[in-house]
Amino acid sequence: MRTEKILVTGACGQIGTELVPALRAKYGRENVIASDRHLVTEDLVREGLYVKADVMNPVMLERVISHSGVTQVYHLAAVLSAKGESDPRGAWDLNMQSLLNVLEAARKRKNCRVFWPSSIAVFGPGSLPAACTQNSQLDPVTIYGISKLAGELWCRYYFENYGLDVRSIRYPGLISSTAPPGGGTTDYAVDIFHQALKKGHYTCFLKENTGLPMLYMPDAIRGTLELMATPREELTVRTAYNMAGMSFTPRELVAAIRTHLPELVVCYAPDHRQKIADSWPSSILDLEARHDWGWSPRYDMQRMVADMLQQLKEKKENMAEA
Ligand code: AKB
Repeated sequence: MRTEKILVTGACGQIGTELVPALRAKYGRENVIASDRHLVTEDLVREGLYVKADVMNPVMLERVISHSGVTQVYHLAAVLSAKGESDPRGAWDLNMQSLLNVLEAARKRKNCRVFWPSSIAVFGPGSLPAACTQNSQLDPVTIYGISKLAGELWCRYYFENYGLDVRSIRYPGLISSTAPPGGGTTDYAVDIFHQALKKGHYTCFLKENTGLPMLYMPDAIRGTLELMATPREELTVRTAYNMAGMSFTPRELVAAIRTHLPELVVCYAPDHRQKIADSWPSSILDLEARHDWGWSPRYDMQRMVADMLQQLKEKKENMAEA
């Protein structure tokens, strides 16, 4: 069995903050290089290799990949849906160019496997109203969704034309107790926990009946590692797999949190993100992921809520003791 050498781009972001420790636990600290264009968070430096690198610089990227003998790249750097709408050209340039740089560097390296996250944002008004399947119409209306759809097709192109083993998942909204989200439409489902514990009230930027697919980060990380460990010939989807966890509305989430924090007060002030949420499906179906690589979520909404509150309370207590 070959020793894997792994590069994670966008390592300081929401997924990277949890994926890097999971990869280090699985493959060894000396075999996982975290990288980001930002100054690093201390944990990423203290706990392993870190390279400050900009994925928009193809020369630098190729150098890191070839000098370190990288065999797997997790390319996570991206601008999310709501932030992307404030600068569509900038979001398109970053999301597309960085992916093309990674695909090209991995193609040249040979035998290098790539993971790249897609999103439920590839769906749109034409895909609705039913729960979206793997093959529902793709009809994104945000620049983020458009870049994810184009990215999925680029991934399949590199697989079919160059044999590059690129794998991808259409993540739902990700809920994490470790990292704050940045610039997404599903961010309310994370913010609400922090505000509930800190202030006891929350103003939600989506309407109370807006249903969206969501996934708890421990499930997302486990599923991603499982997909990447699946033998190549067992995968039938070379764009990106639907991956479902749970689906809920803000009202349902509030009710679940109130079973632990009955005093929580929530009001609703929908903003520009409502339009984006309205264009996305309220749930997705993931038969292909379940069939091809045995995907199955472990967290439903109730379990996720209980775990989130416990994790955040523990963090608060540890900080108070430090
Ligand atoms: C966002 O809200 O932009 C992301 C996503 C669903 O891809 N969380």
